[in-house]
Amino acid sequence: MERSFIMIKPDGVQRNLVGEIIRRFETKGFTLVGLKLMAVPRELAEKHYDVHKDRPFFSGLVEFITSSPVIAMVWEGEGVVTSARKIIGATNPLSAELGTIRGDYGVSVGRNLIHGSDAIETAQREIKLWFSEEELTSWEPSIKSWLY
Ligand code: 3AN
Repeated sequence: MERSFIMIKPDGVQRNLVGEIIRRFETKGFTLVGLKLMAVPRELAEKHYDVHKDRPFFSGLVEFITSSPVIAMVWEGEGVVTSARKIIGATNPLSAELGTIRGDYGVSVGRNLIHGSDAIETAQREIKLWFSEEELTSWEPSIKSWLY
């Protein structure tokens, strides 16, 4: 089953958007298979944003991601990588459509609240980087027995 790595960045956590962001993925129908609140070691931040290492915003980005805790998550479901990008919205929140997370809550490209893997291969790399196998649990709903 397809999986995506989703991270609520320090600004999303500090603005109390954790519940709202998780709600959007839950109500879309995806399954949460891993979640942790964590302080991000510098080395991990640098590895995660390795593709941007020559960009002018790289050091500021690493500084920001390591500045206070993030929520690291893995979501599972059909087409989750592409769908998550739609739920999240464009990189620059001012260009992001209303109805997306960044469009509804963001203003600045350097504080765009959330990260989502941009392709299936990237997701696999990022999930390996952020989670151990034991931290991820695939599960099936037993809804029938819990509906009254
Ligand atoms: P996305 O997160 O939408 O995939 P990327 O991969 O182009 O966007 O950029 C990764 C992260 O780098 C963004 N989420 C944003 O935090 C930061 N970033 C991108 N462009 C800029 C910029 N021009 N100035 C500051 N930060 C940026």
